[in-house]
Amino acid sequence: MLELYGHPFSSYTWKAVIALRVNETPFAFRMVGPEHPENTARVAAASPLGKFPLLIDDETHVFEATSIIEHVWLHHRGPAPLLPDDPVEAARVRMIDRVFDNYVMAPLQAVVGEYLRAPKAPDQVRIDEALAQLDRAYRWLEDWLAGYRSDGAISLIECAAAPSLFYADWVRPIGEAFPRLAAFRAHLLALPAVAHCIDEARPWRAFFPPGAPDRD
Ligand SMILES: N[C@@H](CCC(=O)N[C@@H](CS)C(=O)NCC(=O)O)C(=O)O
Repeated sequence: MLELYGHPFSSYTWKAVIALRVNETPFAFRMVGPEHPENTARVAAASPLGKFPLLIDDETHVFEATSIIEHVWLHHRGPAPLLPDDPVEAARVRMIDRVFDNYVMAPLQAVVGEYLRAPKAPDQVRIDEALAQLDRAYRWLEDWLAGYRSDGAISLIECAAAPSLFYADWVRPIGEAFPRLAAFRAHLLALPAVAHCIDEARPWRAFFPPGAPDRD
């Protein structure tokens, strides 16, 4: 049985969990946090900065959510077309995965990180810088979506997009300026595997450092 170490409120954990669920890959979830020091220690030792998620498959430790999805695609092939078989198309999918991680998740984490660093007096300059990056990413994604046809399939792109857009919209509402992106977020949130993650994360919403809005 695969073991996935992570936390239900963690965006990158969602990314791996969504892939495992749509692929119908059985796994045991191992919670990270103060109540589970043994799990936390295992994660801390596995990668350079001890981040989660971490997948343990027999003797193999896989960290980085994208790498976990690649591992599942290679070793536990299931019904989900997580990556295209064609290497040229697969390279394009990986590029968009990088867009969501580097240009949506990263500025979102920068905002969250600023509230964690200085909860009472976060640095507004750093926050504004990150929000401006999110605006640029939203603009780019709005244009990209004009040509994106997923045919309803859930690939690495959707696994990366769902958690990053879910939380990014909390710190920088996508709004009417980006109708395709707003519709894509709504589509992703309605997917059963994503809705499941959203529900499992509800108990921790009050801990969202910048404050969670009263909506999904
Ligand atoms: N590049 C990593 C990022 C993982 C990451 O940032 N995980 C966060 C949770 S969403 C984490 O481990 N935070 C705790 C920490 O940084 O100590 C990936 O793609 O998996």
